[in-house]
Amino acid sequence: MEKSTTTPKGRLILVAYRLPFKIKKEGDTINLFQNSGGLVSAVLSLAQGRESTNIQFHSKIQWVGYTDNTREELEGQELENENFKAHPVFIPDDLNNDYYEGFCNDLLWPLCHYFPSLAKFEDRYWEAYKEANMLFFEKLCDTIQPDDTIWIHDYQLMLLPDLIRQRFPNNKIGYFFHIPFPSFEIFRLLPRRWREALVDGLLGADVVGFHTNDYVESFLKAVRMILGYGNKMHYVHLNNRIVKIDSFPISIDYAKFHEAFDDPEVTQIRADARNSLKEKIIFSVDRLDYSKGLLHRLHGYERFLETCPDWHAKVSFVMVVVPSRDTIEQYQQMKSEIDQTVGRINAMYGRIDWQPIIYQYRSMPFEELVGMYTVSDVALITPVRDGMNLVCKEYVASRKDLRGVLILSEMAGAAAELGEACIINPTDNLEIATAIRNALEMPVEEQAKRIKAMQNRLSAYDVFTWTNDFFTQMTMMEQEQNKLRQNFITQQDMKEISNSFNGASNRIFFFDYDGTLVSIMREPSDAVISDEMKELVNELAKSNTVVVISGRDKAFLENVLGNLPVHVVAEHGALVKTRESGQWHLNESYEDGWKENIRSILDLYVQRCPGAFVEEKETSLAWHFRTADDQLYAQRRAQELTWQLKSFIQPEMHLQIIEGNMVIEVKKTAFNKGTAARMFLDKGDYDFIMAMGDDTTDEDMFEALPETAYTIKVGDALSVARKHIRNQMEVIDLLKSIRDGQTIAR
Ligand code: GDG
Repeated sequence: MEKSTTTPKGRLILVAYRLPFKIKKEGDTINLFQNSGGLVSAVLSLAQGRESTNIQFHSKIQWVGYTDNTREELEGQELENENFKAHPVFIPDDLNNDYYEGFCNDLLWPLCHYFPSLAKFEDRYWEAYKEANMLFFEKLCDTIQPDDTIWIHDYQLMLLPDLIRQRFPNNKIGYFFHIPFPSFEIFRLLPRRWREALVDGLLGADVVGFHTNDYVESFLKAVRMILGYGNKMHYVHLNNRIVKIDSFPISIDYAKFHEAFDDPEVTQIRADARNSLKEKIIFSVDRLDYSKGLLHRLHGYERFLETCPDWHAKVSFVMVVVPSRDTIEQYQQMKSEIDQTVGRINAMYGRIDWQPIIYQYRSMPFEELVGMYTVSDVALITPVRDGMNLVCKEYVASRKDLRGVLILSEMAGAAAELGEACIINPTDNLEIATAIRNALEMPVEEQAKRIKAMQNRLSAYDVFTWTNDFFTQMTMMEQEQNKLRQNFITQQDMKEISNSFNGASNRIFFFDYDGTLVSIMREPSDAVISDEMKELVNELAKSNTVVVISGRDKAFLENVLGNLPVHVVAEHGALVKTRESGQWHLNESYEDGWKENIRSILDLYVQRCPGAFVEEKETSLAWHFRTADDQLYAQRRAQELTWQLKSFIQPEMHLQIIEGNMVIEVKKTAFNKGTAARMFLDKGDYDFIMAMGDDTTDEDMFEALPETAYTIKVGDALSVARKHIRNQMEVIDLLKSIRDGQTIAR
């Protein structure tokens, strides 16, 4: 079947800490040495139109990243090869030390990998992080064009999405986080202003991706606890945009590793290793890092040697550690501990003809890596925390012979996908020892069955599918954002409203109070209508019918609306004061005597939820949790309360439960904002009807009005209203333009 490919209009700008190639200057010539890392291949697929990619950018990929070359060295040089055009970011060494070595690797890295005791909280690190993110931003300002898509990578650039969003509101922005996002209890160790800025920074993107659902959940909790935004099915609704938070488990170039099995050089390395090592080979390779569980691995292997003497001199453990960050003291210390442990184990168990651990501190060329993957009977991968871990995926992919056993830590993101591996806890050295023994003794049929199952999964979701998946989400988000934009009032809508208003002779307006005439306040009593808004309502009310319909009690409304010439409805329609009478009337269907029992349930939930309180109105009872200390906890209590009320309230009680904005209210069923609005409509022959509100209780009002009414929801929450405006501030603009008979320029 023909593959349908989408070609975005603009270019792809990738932003990562490092450029995709090393730049070497010899004389006047610049040589570029392209990396072969996962991200580089993933992105290349978007430029080269791979099989599993249905999104293809036609121009070269623009890559913004740091280089350690000097500005002078690169002055006037074309930094591009056939795939990438580089836009180098120059960061002075001092700044880079505090930014990259400091904030990134001495704070964010240990925190996200659950090593809070290694985290260094230095103000100067934070200042450097902001400054360096700004340098990336400045480079982007020179690079971004209107239709470009920007894809930002990793924890070094968390502030960047929002910086870009502010300046380029219409560009598509994606962000991917490559390491674990920690639980909120760990993340909250960051000073408040830092964590706010980091989470806010990420929400500038349209799509924020993580490796696993656990990281997604942790991030969503951080968003809720730090910025107060909830989410619906992983969509975070901001004032005027939505952000999708989702998991995209990164993968590898499966075919590259699978096909390398037959490469002549790989075959030779495999044969050499087979000849020079013992009959069974265990292999591991990782960067030098405390998150990789190198010492745990050694202790597990030691326990294996201790408990399985029958395996002595029959197994070689080849442990390759790739140099990384070894200028940092913690890493040097860890390295010397590894050196000592290896020495101790080899001295204790080694023989003239057998070295239990062959330990190397170096990196290896690709062919040697795959040679070792494909000769090893066991891959021993034991991180204590790892965002994903690609080594284990590469090991599985390269086993074209369907041999080998993967022992994998449950702390690696990859464990969620590779259930057929022998899953271990790296802190339990007995479990590692047992897993090694079982792996060495596993029948080949069982090995093949497990490897095959994992290969099927990895080949179906390789790194190109991963990229494709991410970009498909970005495209879908663009449609969602557009849909959202369509619902907002446009200039055209405003023209129509103005015309209709001017052509009408009998007009009526229904306004909700909180969130519509005033913005939502943390303390409900602080929500006092501004003089400007009061004046606007006053002017409108001079020649039109204006009804303010609120859930508030009559005393409050009397106080804030004073002698405005409007009709006022309190307590969701239970109490009405018409403009003519100036007197409050209780809705005739109201009966009392139901409050006592409900009150005792609500009081119980005040005790169970610190900061919540009960408001007793004339015709209803409301349980508010806006002021609760822990909003997440309060929301859970609110759900519980609703559930308990639902089971308590019987049909003959004629009571209803209203779930409002951070409030749960109980009142008689006979009236709501809809019945109140209808009551006014029935009294006049109106040819222009407009209603505005932000709360769920306003939906009754929107529903009760005829289709010709202009129903307007404040905010972007789902609504039956015909149109939305973004926030309460825009209510003023809208009313002014109706008053002035002019349109709002947008
Ligand atoms: C971060 C996250 C997440 C290693 N040594 C050699 C070599 N490698 C290659 C491997 C593999 C890659 O480096 C290592 O990837 P990992 O995923 O294992 O680990 P990190 O570097 O910590 O990466 C991690 C990843 O980002 C992607 O999102 O999975 O959790 O920490 O591809 O093959 N390659 C060669 N010689 C070596 O000596 N040729």
